[in-house]
Amino acid sequence: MKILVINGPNMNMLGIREPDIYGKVTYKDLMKMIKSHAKEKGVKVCFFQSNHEGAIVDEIHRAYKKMDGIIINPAAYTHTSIAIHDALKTVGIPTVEVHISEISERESFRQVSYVSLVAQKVIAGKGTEGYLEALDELCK
Ligand code: CA2
Repeated sequence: MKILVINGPNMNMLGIREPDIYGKVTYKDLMKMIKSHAKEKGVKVCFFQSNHEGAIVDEIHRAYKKMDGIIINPAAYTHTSIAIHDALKTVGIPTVEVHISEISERESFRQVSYVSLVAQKVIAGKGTEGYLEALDELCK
C-alpha cells in the first residue's frame, strides 16, 4: 500500500511559527513521525509540500493509479480551493483530510472546507497525531 501525504501552504513552517496553535513539532519531525508509523504498518509513504495551488493539483493528478490513499492538509486552500476539491474527486483516491487545529472552533472563514466534501474522513484538532490517525484510517 502506498500513501501520499500532501501539505499545503506554510506547513513547512510547522514548529517555527504560531506554536501556541500548531505546536512545536517541526515539518521535518512530522515527516519522521509519519514515516516510522507507516513502517510499523508496512505502508509506503511519499511526501509533498507546496505553497502553490496548481502544484498541489498536479501532484494529485500524478497520484492517479499510483497511490492507494492520500492524506492531505490543504492548509489555507482548504477554505478556498475548488481546484483541489475537483482534482481529488477526479482521481477518486481514498482521501483523509487533516488539520492540526480545530478549524470548526476558529474564525468563520476556516469553518468552510471544500476538500471535506470529497474526503472519507476529516481529522481536526488532534495536533500532529492527526496524521497518524489518518494513516490508520486509510489502512482499515
Ligand atoms: O490547522 C491546520 O492544520 C490548518 O490547515 C493550518 C493552515 C490554516 O490555514 C488552516 O485554516 C488550518 C495553515 C496555517 C498557517 O501556516 C502555518 C503552518 C504551520 C505553523 C505555523 C503556520
